[in-house]
Amino acid sequence: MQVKLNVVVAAAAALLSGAAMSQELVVKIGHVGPTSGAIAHLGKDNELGARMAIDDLNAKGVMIGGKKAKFELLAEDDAGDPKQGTAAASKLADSKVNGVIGHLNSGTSIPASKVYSDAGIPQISPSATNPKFTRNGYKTTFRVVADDVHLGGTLGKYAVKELKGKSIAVIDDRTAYGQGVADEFEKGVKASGGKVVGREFTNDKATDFTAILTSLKAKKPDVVFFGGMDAVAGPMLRQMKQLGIDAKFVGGDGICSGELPKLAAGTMGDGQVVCAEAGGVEGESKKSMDAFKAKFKEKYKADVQIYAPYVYDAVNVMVAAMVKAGSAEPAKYLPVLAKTEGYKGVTGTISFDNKGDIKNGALTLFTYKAGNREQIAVVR
Ligand code: ABU
Repeated sequence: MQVKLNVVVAAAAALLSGAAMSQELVVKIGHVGPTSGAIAHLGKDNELGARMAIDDLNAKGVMIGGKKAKFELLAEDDAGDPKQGTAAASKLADSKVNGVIGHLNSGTSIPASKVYSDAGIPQISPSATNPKFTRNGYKTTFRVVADDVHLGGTLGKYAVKELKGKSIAVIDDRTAYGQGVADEFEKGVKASGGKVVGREFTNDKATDFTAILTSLKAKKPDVVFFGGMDAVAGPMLRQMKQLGIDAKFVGGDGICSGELPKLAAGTMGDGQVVCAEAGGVEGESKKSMDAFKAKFKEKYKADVQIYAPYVYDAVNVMVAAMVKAGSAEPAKYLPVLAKTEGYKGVTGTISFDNKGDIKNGALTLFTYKAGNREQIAVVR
């Protein structure tokens, strides 16, 4: 009798577990960033932000349309290269991902956005700041950080009004991001009554800046702005020191990493560098950002570079829209995602405007002292 009962119980358990399995919904989230090349440290930082979000969501247990969701991360490397970016986007579209977080760079995010738009797949960039990213009229394109108009303009004003720059030099790396943010910086300087004494350019793989720095040195700049990434800014700071250019060094979010002091090999003076992250939190919200950074460090034994928290929020805001829509199908949750209003993330409050840009995006100004990044102010 007992044996029969055990068999019945086992059969019922198997049936129930089978039913539960059939109620499981696999949700594929794509992530793309440069996990190889000169800014691989930034790409990996972003990818870890996505992994952390996926792990947390799976641990929490999320129901979508009455089914238990199982989130899977499909991570791709675009090496920061526009062609590899579109190839990675096509691969994710072919894999029928439910949504994409990325890419890290504007130069990859912009061409990839057409691929996702054509496939109807929502894309949220946690870090691409070129304004064009959200201005192509694609309904699938979103970003959770402020853009280069805000970033470059604010830094231009800061260079004139706060740093009291009288002769300002500008260098960019000719990428969509670097050139764009440098143009906006120049506009900000001029609008604040400042003077740009020279403009030079390099590229995002260059290591020798002697010619352009020598040319700018003759113009005696007191502020040098660089539109580009930390991997180029570090060696540029080293060479400025070698050439005796004793100027403030200002840059956007691309240089504003934890890695910059190492890349500059100890040549940065305290307070010499001023940069701005395209986001930020104040007051009570700082606690959740600090808690995220501590948890990230504990989990990955590494400090956040720049954008891991924004990636974390981007994944969560996308999943919140799926939950609300009761579906992970892009066509069903996309209209809900577009109406995101007041989502409380670790990076602050996220609401999207009609272009897919974050409303009322913040900037955080930082400097470096003794090799550590120190916050100056959060501005909107
Ligand atoms: N926003 C700086 C790094 C990414 C990019 O826009 O290219």
